[in-house]
Amino acid sequence: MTRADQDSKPLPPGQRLVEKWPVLDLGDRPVVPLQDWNLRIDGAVSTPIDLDWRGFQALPECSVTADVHCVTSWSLLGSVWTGVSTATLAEQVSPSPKARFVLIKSHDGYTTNMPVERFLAPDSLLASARNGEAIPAEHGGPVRVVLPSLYFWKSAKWVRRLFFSETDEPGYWERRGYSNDADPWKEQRYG
Ligand SMILES: Nc1nc2c(c(=O)[nH]1)N[C@H]1C(S)=C(S)[C@@H](COP(=O)(O)O)O[C@H]1N2
Ligand SMILES: [Mo]
Repeated sequence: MTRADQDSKPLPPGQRLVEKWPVLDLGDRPVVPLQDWNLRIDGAVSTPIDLDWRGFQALPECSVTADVHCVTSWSLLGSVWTGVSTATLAEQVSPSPKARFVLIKSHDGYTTNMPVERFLAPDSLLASARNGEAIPAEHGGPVRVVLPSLYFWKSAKWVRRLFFSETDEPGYWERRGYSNDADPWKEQRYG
């Protein structure tokens, strides 16, 4: 995306552009070798699964051009994210109609939560690459969640488990005062 394109694009309220992608997390940056990589998808689903790297790679690939909006006010525009859509992943397990929320768990102990509809938004994916390059370890590689319709704290790095649930359970930042809803266009930052 050119600078001119970025400047003419409307940003959510209170956001400013960054050129370089900042690194933000709790500080513990797990290194997950591909041979150990595993994703558990379970909870209120018909067929829980464990995917290894080969199984993940075998799923249909998707690419999405999407922006990042961090609650600390930086926005990164126009990245091309490649990976497996959340819809494709959900198809593998057939969530129960009673499953209304998704709780995401990561290797560093981080957790975050959202309604199933938000998790399954058409631009949502588990990404293994950005702009054609593997997601670096400090940004949550080999695989991180990317949910462009929500503030970036909902996009868990180093994802290890997707848990479909009948009940909502606040995640790490949601328990510490961040908004449960997190829509940047409605400026749902805190509370
Ligand atoms: N596993 C994990 N995921 C996480 C976090 C974290 O601490 N651990 N921090 C969140 C927050 S607050 C932000 S702003 C983004 C930052 O992602 P980045 O470091 O790739 O920019 O990751 C989100 N996902
Ligand atoms: Mo954040």
